[in-house]
Amino acid sequence: MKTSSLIARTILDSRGHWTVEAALTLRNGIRVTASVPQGKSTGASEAHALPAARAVRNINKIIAPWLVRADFNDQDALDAFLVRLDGTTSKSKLGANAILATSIAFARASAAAKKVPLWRHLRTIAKLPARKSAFAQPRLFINVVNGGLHAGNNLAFQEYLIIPKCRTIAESVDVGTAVYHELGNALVAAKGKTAANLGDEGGYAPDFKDNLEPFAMLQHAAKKLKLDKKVDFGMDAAATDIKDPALGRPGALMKAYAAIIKKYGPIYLEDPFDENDFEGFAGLNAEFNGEGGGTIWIAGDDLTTTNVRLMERAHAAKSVNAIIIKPNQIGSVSEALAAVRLAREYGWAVVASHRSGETNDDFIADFAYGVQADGLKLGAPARGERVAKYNRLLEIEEEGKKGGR
Ligand code: 2PG
Ligand code: MG
Repeated sequence: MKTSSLIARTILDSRGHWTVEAALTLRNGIRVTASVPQGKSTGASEAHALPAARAVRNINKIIAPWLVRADFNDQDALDAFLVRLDGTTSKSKLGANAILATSIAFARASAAAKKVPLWRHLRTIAKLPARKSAFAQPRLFINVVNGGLHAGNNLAFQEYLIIPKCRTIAESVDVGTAVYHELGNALVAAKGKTAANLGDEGGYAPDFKDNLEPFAMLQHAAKKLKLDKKVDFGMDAAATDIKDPALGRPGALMKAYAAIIKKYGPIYLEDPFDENDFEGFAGLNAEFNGEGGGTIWIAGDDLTTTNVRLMERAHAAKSVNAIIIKPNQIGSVSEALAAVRLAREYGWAVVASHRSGETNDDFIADFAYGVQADGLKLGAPARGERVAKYNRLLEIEEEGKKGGR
């Protein structure tokens, strides 16, 4: 793994904001690129991304000369070096975006040098116990209705997810797209043609009667297609960013979730309370996953930010039984893998996730497959930066068949 050059530049993300792309060339001629996504409903404890131009400068002026001079033979060594070079706990000196772009490019180059698909390389370096019996492929968590900070509508909750229950990625994509399109038709019929306009993650984003109506319409769409046995529902409340004063009253959120769970039986609920409310999460987790065992995944995202220290706290408080893993929350591939290892140790379900501001980089698909995640959270199957992840998953499924999983 001799690097001949690492050159970064600014590129646009899906909201038209600048982000970082890095191109890494090995001396044997292999060239790869990597770019980093950006969140909007970000957790306060996320690693610190610098303005893209500064992160690019840090890659070109500080990181690149080191990478060319030193030979890093594995991901852990490179990432540990970058963390030390940065020297802050939040990666605020070099920028989490500068470090992650370098880290992903290095992982991609390592896989190319070994002539294996990226997911297979990640599976080797993840050092996770094998999950052959349970794992076929990550389930798709498809965000088909956008609200909260991701849309200009009246929904307090950020994401309404459909989660196909299928044996293959290809079938999951078929089922997911069918329900998504049917929901679009139903929205246009019920609310007029602008109702199928899209929010930040490609989901529909009209005003609704209330925060439950999207589930009612999804249930109806799935039933109409006779796919109701093939989809589960989920939600990312992104509760830290809820502005609705009615939901700010004590007990109001808990009451809303109890109603949703009773009526629509979602299997997944992400960030149901404020990112500092470990106890609130724990109350919900005890209520619905108490003595009788787990029936619903209560997942931390802004609560845990892919950070092992916060995960330890959530574990001690019994706040969650599932976790969102976003490499850019922590800022390097190795640390994201360490978070997955800890989640597995705790027995939590692992859901890898894209961000609301995406690029066409499809790393997260390889990551989810590589770590044998229980799920991968994606936007709706619309718009290039969302569709890139679906298409890579479909390709990975083919690669898996050829070489065995
Ligand atoms: C989330 C994400 C991704 P953002 O809250 O889970 O869907 O949103 O990237 O804006 O934090
Ligand atoms: Mg979230």
